[in-house]
Amino acid sequence: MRNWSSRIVPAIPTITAFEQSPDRGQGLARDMPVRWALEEVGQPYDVRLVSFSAMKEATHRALHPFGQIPTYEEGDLALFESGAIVFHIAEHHAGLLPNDANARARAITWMFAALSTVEPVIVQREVSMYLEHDKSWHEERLLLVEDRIRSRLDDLSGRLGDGEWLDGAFSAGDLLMVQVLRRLSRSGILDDYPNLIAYVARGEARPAFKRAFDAQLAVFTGKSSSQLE
Ligand code: GTB
Repeated sequence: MRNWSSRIVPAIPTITAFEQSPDRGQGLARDMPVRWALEEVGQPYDVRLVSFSAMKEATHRALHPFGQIPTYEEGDLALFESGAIVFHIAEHHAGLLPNDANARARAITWMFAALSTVEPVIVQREVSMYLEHDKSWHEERLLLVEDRIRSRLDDLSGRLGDGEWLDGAFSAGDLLMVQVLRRLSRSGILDDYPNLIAYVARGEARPAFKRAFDAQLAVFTGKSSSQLE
């Protein structure tokens, strides 16, 4: 029989998030999918807020070679890359990946699709909007980038059809895809895709999403989740 002192107490993971986020807590920074995944599986976590200057210092770079957020520390393990962190959480807890091997592989495929096929074109639009708006070719480039986004959304919308989630039950693939599509919320581009709007709304309606959203918003409003409507 083990005595009390030899019991293994699971480490509470610590993630990093922006001390000051450009979106003022609208859940667009990449600590959001990590928080959401942790909430989905019921894993408590701590958050360490970092400033833009602290992110570039050696202490943070030891955790994140590119000097960014989010990072994830759990006992001896330190991870960076939101997709890898969500995958780690999904691998170690029930609820975000199916048990059936093939269904699990398909859900992981959707995780990659979200981050490597859909998100890059959306990020290109943000680069165009925020970093290239003063260039003579800005308008032309923006149209091209938005065409590329629509091409991805046409295909995604066609595949989702009237399904609730991308492949059976909600998975880490949906979590990442919804989070990626949320980056278009204010663009108006999703308006042409009612099924994708409904898909994002279903993701945002999940209690775990709401808890994660409220927790990161509270960083900026100073209110605890229980004080938020
Ligand atoms: N591929 C990495 C991952 O998925 O973890 C990308 C990480 C990343 O881009 N981190 C950003 C960062 O640390 C924050 S999330 N940037 C600081 C730097 O590079 O110096 C990107 C982000 C930030 C803010 C908004 N927003 O306010 O709308 C949206 C997305």
